[in-house]
Amino acid sequence: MTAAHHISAQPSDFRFDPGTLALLVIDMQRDFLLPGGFGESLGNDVALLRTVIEPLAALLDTARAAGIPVIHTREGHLPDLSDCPPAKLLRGSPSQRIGDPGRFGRILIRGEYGHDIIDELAPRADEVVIDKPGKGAFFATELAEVLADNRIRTLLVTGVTTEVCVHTTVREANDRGFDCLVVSDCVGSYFPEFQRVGLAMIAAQGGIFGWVADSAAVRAALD
Ligand code: C5J
Repeated sequence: MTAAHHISAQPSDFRFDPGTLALLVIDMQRDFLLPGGFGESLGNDVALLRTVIEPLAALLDTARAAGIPVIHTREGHLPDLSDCPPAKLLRGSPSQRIGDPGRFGRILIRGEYGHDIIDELAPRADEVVIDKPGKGAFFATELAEVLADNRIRTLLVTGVTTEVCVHTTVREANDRGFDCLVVSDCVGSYFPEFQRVGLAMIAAQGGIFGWVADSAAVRAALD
Protein backbone atom coordinates (compact mmCIF):
# COMPACT_ATOMS: atom_id res chain seq x y z
CA MET A 1 0.00 0.00 0.00
CA THR A 2 1.21 3.54 -0.72
CA ALA A 3 1.58 6.27 1.90
CA ALA A 4 -1.52 8.07 0.55
CA HIS A 5 -3.75 7.53 3.55
CA HIS A 6 -6.63 9.64 2.51
CA ILE A 7 -9.54 9.17 0.16
CA SER A 8 -11.20 11.93 -1.79
CA ALA A 9 -14.72 11.83 -0.31
CA GLN A 10 -17.83 13.77 0.65
CA PRO A 11 -18.07 15.96 2.64
CA SER A 12 -14.28 16.10 3.02
CA ASP A 13 -11.16 14.00 2.54
CA PHE A 14 -11.33 10.79 4.53
CA ARG A 15 -8.10 10.27 6.45
CA PHE A 16 -7.26 6.82 7.77
CA ASP A 17 -4.56 4.72 9.32
CA PRO A 18 -4.34 1.55 7.20
CA GLY A 19 -3.49 -0.42 10.32
CA THR A 20 -6.91 0.29 11.81
CA LEU A 21 -9.02 -0.10 8.66
CA ALA A 22 -11.46 -2.90 7.77
CA LEU A 23 -13.84 -3.54 4.89
CA LEU A 24 -17.35 -4.40 6.05
CA VAL A 25 -19.57 -6.23 3.54
CA ILE A 26 -23.18 -6.20 4.67
CA ASP A 27 -25.74 -8.89 3.79
CA MET A 28 -24.76 -9.69 0.19
CA GLN A 29 -26.97 -12.74 0.52
CA ARG A 30 -28.78 -14.83 -2.08
CA ASP A 31 -32.13 -14.14 -0.40
CA PHE A 32 -31.73 -10.44 -1.22
CA LEU A 33 -29.89 -10.64 -4.54
CA LEU A 34 -30.89 -13.69 -6.55
CA PRO A 35 -33.65 -13.51 -9.14
CA GLY A 36 -36.52 -15.65 -7.87
CA GLY A 37 -35.52 -15.14 -4.24
CA PHE A 38 -37.06 -13.49 -1.21
CA GLY A 39 -36.22 -9.92 -2.26
CA GLU A 40 -37.91 -10.40 -5.58
CA SER A 41 -40.95 -12.09 -3.94
CA LEU A 42 -41.52 -8.80 -2.10
CA GLY A 43 -41.97 -7.09 -5.47
CA ASN A 44 -38.45 -5.67 -5.70
CA ASP A 45 -36.22 -5.41 -8.77
CA VAL A 46 -33.10 -7.29 -7.70
CA ALA A 47 -31.20 -5.87 -10.70
CA LEU A 48 -30.87 -2.66 -8.69
CA LEU A 49 -28.94 -4.51 -5.99
CA ARG A 50 -26.95 -6.58 -8.44
CA THR A 51 -25.19 -3.47 -9.83
CA VAL A 52 -23.16 -3.59 -6.62
CA ILE A 53 -21.60 -6.99 -7.32
CA GLU A 54 -18.97 -6.02 -9.89
CA PRO A 55 -17.49 -2.95 -8.15
CA LEU A 56 -17.62 -4.69 -4.80
CA ALA A 57 -15.81 -7.75 -6.15
CA ALA A 58 -13.08 -5.43 -7.45
CA LEU A 59 -12.89 -3.60 -4.12
CA LEU A 60 -12.64 -6.93 -2.29
CA ASP A 61 -9.70 -7.90 -4.50
CA THR A 62 -7.97 -4.60 -3.73
CA ALA A 63 -8.61 -4.82 0.01
CA ARG A 64 -7.40 -8.41 0.17
CA ALA A 65 -4.26 -7.55 -1.80
CA ALA A 66 -3.60 -4.62 0.57
CA GLY A 67 -4.00 -6.88 3.62
CA ILE A 68 -7.08 -5.07 4.90
CA PRO A 69 -9.30 -7.31 7.02
CA VAL A 70 -12.66 -8.13 5.46
CA ILE A 71 -15.71 -8.75 7.62
CA HIS A 72 -18.95 -10.06 6.12
CA THR A 73 -22.40 -10.04 7.69
CA ARG A 74 -25.53 -12.07 7.05
CA GLU A 75 -28.99 -11.16 8.26
CA GLY A 76 -30.90 -14.21 9.45
CA HIS A 77 -32.37 -16.29 12.20
CA LEU A 78 -32.15 -19.57 14.02
CA PRO A 79 -34.31 -22.36 12.54
CA ASP A 80 -36.73 -22.16 15.51
CA LEU A 81 -37.00 -18.36 15.03
CA SER A 82 -36.34 -17.85 18.73
CA ASP A 83 -34.11 -14.87 17.86
CA CYS A 84 -36.72 -13.21 15.63
CA PRO A 85 -39.01 -10.89 17.57
CA PRO A 86 -42.71 -11.00 16.61
CA ALA A 87 -42.42 -7.31 15.69
CA LYS A 88 -40.07 -8.31 12.88
CA LEU A 89 -41.68 -11.62 11.96
CA LEU A 90 -45.27 -10.40 11.70
CA ARG A 91 -44.84 -6.91 10.26
CA GLY A 92 -46.69 -6.11 7.06
CA SER A 93 -48.44 -8.59 4.82
CA PRO A 94 -45.75 -10.02 2.54
CA SER A 95 -46.46 -13.03 0.34
CA GLN A 96 -43.63 -14.83 2.16
CA ARG A 97 -42.33 -14.34 5.70
CA ILE A 98 -39.03 -15.10 7.40
CA GLY A 99 -38.87 -18.86 7.97
CA ASP A 100 -41.29 -19.74 5.18
CA PRO A 101 -40.10 -22.15 2.49
CA GLY A 102 -38.77 -20.22 -0.49
CA ARG A 103 -37.08 -21.09 -3.75
CA PHE A 104 -33.67 -21.11 -2.03
CA GLY A 105 -34.69 -22.77 1.25
CA ARG A 106 -36.36 -21.30 4.33
CA ILE A 107 -36.19 -17.54 4.04
CA LEU A 108 -33.42 -15.83 6.04
CA ILE A 109 -32.75 -18.95 8.10
CA ARG A 110 -29.16 -19.75 9.00
CA GLY A 111 -27.78 -22.74 7.16
CA GLU A 112 -30.16 -22.42 4.22
CA TYR A 113 -28.80 -21.84 0.70
CA GLY A 114 -30.58 -18.49 0.32
CA HIS A 115 -29.20 -17.17 3.60
CA ASP A 116 -25.61 -17.48 2.45
CA ILE A 117 -23.50 -14.94 0.59
CA ILE A 118 -23.59 -14.90 -3.22
CA ASP A 119 -20.88 -16.90 -4.96
CA GLU A 120 -19.25 -13.83 -6.55
CA LEU A 121 -18.44 -12.37 -3.12
CA ALA A 122 -17.88 -15.57 -1.15
CA PRO A 123 -15.87 -15.00 2.03
CA ARG A 124 -12.41 -16.47 2.18
CA ALA A 125 -11.70 -19.04 4.88
CA ASP A 126 -9.76 -16.50 6.98
CA GLU A 127 -12.47 -13.81 6.88
CA VAL A 128 -14.95 -13.22 9.70
CA VAL A 129 -18.64 -13.77 8.97
CA ILE A 130 -21.02 -12.18 11.48
CA ASP A 131 -24.54 -13.61 11.70
CA LYS A 132 -26.92 -10.90 12.82
CA PRO A 133 -30.61 -11.13 13.73
CA GLY A 134 -31.22 -7.41 13.28
CA LYS A 135 -30.65 -4.70 10.75
CA GLY A 136 -27.62 -3.31 12.55
CA ALA A 137 -24.46 -5.43 12.59
CA PHE A 138 -23.66 -4.54 16.22
CA PHE A 139 -26.98 -5.64 17.74
CA ALA A 140 -26.75 -9.11 19.37
CA THR A 141 -23.49 -9.98 17.59
CA GLU A 142 -19.79 -10.28 18.35
CA LEU A 143 -18.85 -7.48 15.91
CA ALA A 144 -17.73 -4.99 18.59
CA GLU A 145 -15.38 -7.60 20.08
CA VAL A 146 -14.01 -8.60 16.66
CA LEU A 147 -13.23 -4.95 15.85
CA ALA A 148 -11.66 -4.31 19.26
CA ASP A 149 -9.54 -7.47 19.07
CA ASN A 150 -8.20 -6.36 15.67
CA ARG A 151 -7.74 -2.71 16.73
CA ILE A 152 -10.11 -1.58 13.96
CA ARG A 153 -11.26 2.05 14.27
CA THR A 154 -12.20 2.84 10.69
CA LEU A 155 -14.68 1.07 8.43
CA LEU A 156 -15.22 0.99 4.68
CA VAL A 157 -18.89 0.05 4.53
CA THR A 158 -20.48 -1.79 1.59
CA GLY A 159 -23.45 -4.07 0.95
CA VAL A 160 -27.23 -3.97 0.97
CA THR A 161 -29.53 -2.33 1.50
CA THR A 162 -28.34 1.25 1.70
CA GLU A 163 -31.21 2.68 3.70
CA VAL A 164 -31.78 -0.34 5.95
CA CYS A 165 -28.88 -2.52 7.10
CA VAL A 166 -26.10 -0.26 5.80
CA HIS A 167 -27.60 2.83 7.42
CA THR A 168 -28.42 1.08 10.69
CA THR A 169 -24.90 -0.31 10.94
CA VAL A 170 -23.23 3.00 10.08
CA ARG A 171 -25.31 4.77 12.72
CA GLU A 172 -24.45 2.11 15.30
CA ALA A 173 -20.76 2.35 14.38
CA ASN A 174 -20.78 6.15 14.48
CA ASP A 175 -22.23 6.11 17.99
CA ARG A 176 -19.47 3.69 19.03
CA GLY A 177 -16.76 6.04 17.80
CA PHE A 178 -15.86 4.45 14.47
CA ASP A 179 -15.16 6.53 11.38
CA CYS A 180 -17.18 5.10 8.49
CA LEU A 181 -16.78 5.67 4.79
CA VAL A 182 -19.71 4.33 2.75
CA VAL A 183 -18.67 3.25 -0.74
CA SER A 184 -21.39 4.68 -2.98
CA ASP A 185 -21.32 2.20 -5.87
CA CYS A 186 -20.81 -0.76 -3.51
CA VAL A 187 -24.04 -0.20 -1.59
CA GLY A 188 -27.44 -0.79 -3.14
CA SER A 189 -31.14 -0.23 -2.62
CA TYR A 190 -34.26 -1.57 -4.31
CA PHE A 191 -35.39 2.07 -4.39
CA PRO A 192 -33.30 4.58 -6.41
CA GLU A 193 -34.64 7.49 -4.38
CA PHE A 194 -33.62 5.83 -1.10
CA GLN A 195 -30.16 5.15 -2.55
CA ARG A 196 -29.70 8.81 -3.45
CA VAL A 197 -31.10 10.23 -0.24
CA GLY A 198 -29.53 7.52 1.92
CA LEU A 199 -26.06 8.46 0.70
CA ALA A 200 -26.78 12.18 0.97
CA MET A 201 -27.89 11.76 4.60
CA ILE A 202 -24.60 10.19 5.64
CA ALA A 203 -22.42 13.02 4.37
CA ALA A 204 -24.85 15.84 5.23
CA GLN A 205 -24.14 18.40 7.94
CA GLY A 206 -20.36 17.97 7.71
CA GLY A 207 -20.58 14.18 7.72
CA ILE A 208 -23.15 13.53 10.42
CA PHE A 209 -22.71 9.75 10.18
CA GLY A 210 -19.59 9.52 8.05
CA TRP A 211 -18.14 9.94 4.60
CA VAL A 212 -19.13 8.84 1.09
CA ALA A 213 -16.82 8.05 -1.84
CA ASP A 214 -16.96 5.80 -4.87
CA SER A 215 -14.94 2.62 -5.18
CA ALA A 216 -12.52 4.15 -7.71
CA ALA A 217 -11.43 6.70 -5.12
CA VAL A 218 -11.17 4.04 -2.41
CA ARG A 219 -9.21 1.65 -4.59
CA ALA A 220 -6.83 4.42 -5.68
CA ALA A 221 -5.97 5.03 -2.03
CA LEU A 222 -5.47 1.33 -1.27
CA ASP A 223 -3.55 0.23 -4.38
C1 C5J B 1 -33.43 -5.60 4.73
C2 C5J B 1 -31.04 -5.48 4.71
N1 C5J B 1 -33.58 -4.61 3.85
N2 C5J B 1 -29.95 -6.25 4.67
N3 C5J B 1 -32.21 -6.08 5.04
O1 C5J B 1 -34.41 -6.10 5.23
O2 C5J B 1 -30.99 -4.30 4.43
